[in-house]
Amino acid sequence: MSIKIYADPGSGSCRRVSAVVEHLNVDVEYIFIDLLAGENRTDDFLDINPTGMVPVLVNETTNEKIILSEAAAIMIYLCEKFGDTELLPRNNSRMQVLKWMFWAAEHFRQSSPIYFEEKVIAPLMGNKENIARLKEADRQIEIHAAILNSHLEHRKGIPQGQSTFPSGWSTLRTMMINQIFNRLTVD
Ligand SMILES: N[C@@H](CCC(=O)N[C@@H](CS)C(=O)NCC(=O)O)C(=O)O
Repeated sequence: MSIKIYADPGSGSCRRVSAVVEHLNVDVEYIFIDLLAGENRTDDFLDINPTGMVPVLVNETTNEKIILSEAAAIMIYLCEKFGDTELLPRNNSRMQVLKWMFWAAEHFRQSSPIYFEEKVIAPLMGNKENIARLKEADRQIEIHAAILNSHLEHRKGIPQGQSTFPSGWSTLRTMMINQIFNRLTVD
């Protein structure tokens, strides 16, 4: 049985995982969980992730049975399983990569989805955007984007003009892999 990843392509957390899948050239089966339709709230889905969130990886083979939620844990699992040392090095840089993954989850990512929730989801649900929430998100993004910018300033990334936004399910690869992973790795 192949590795299954339960995901919604509209989710940034899922795209982080699919970027790694593509970079490692791993064969996975994506199972579409339509968040807007509430498919993440069914009993079957809550059985594999009681938090009711995507992504979730399920790998059941004769030698292994693992059900894993949390995008960062899934990304690390894939790198470990497929012997990657480029995205997740085995030298001192490894801890720096992990540090930025935790930092992103703990700080940067907390405020950025608020824009999506207030500007896209709220109108879809017939609700008004919450201005106070957006203002606080702005404030947080400014603080954390400044930290990220100063870290990235002198690091290699993709040459200007060469980044692309390929269409489709998995491919934010060029942008995400180069900008996030390569630039955050400390030599
Ligand atoms: N900490 C989780 C967050 C995942 C997450 O926020 N998933 C969102 C989509 S981006 C989700 O499934 N939301 C559904 C909900 O909140 O009901 C991770 O890193 O995987």
